[in-house]
Amino acid sequence: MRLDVVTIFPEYLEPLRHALLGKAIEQEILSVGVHDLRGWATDVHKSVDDTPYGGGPGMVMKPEVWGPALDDVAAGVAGVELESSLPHLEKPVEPVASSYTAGERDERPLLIVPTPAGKPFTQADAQEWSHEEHIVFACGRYEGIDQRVIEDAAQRYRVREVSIGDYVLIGGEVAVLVIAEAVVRLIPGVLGNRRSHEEDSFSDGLLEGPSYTKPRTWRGLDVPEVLFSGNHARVDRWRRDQALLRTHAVRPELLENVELSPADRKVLGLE
Ligand code: JE8
Repeated sequence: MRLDVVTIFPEYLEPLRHALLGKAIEQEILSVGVHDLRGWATDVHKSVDDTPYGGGPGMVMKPEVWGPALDDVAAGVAGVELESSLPHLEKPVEPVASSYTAGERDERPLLIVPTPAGKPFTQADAQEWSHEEHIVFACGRYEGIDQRVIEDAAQRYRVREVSIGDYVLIGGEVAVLVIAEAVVRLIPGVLGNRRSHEEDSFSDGLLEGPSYTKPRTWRGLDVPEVLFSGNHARVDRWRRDQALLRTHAVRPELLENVELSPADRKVLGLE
């Protein structure tokens, strides 16, 4: 998978090369390009923003800067400012995409635009996007990006405007880190010794229950007895019960989309 990020704060994306994503890059499963939007600014001051039409506070990011930036990154002609991708893995420069014909597989890269006004980003999105060949992230700042940029980008990209949650950030960079981590960990081969992602929170629709390790007693607190029973069925049932009870307490609305067995219903007191 190839990830490209366009931002006015390339250093903010430094964590992409660390930990999980760094491992994926070393394993040559992933290559990452981070691009400074100011590289496409044309005036001496390298301006990327201007006052909003219609008035109001703040500044809006300029279409004449974002347009060429997204054109170049889609075509793979943009230089890589962060040395985070391996040179031999760089996609060869392709001719500018011709128009998409129905019936063929859509080869346009995915353009993810984080915005508080976007559709909520979910685990289902992460799962789908983990099969993409090329994902480009556009990081807004200030009051966001001129909407015509998103409209126009649809000619070269499959565009998704998404939000990572109902709170207000100052720009899209942190959202990109969140989305990239959620997506990359699902690429086959990235997770070391994990059997599958089937036990993840959300994959069965429930929150995860508690985990314990040694020592058996710590500060007077005991690990639940059942975990030493050696009875796998009993342990699995107990873990399911813990997940059900926690979900009921913290996120009861999630239970609406979970199929409950008679044993599940009993532990929740619904019998
Ligand atoms: C952003 C963001 C996500 C989330 C994402 C991108 C670009 C119009 N508003 C812009 C006004 C207040 C400040 C905002 C700053 N901003 C925020 C997010 C996001 N994904 N879940 N919360 N915030 C931008 C500019």
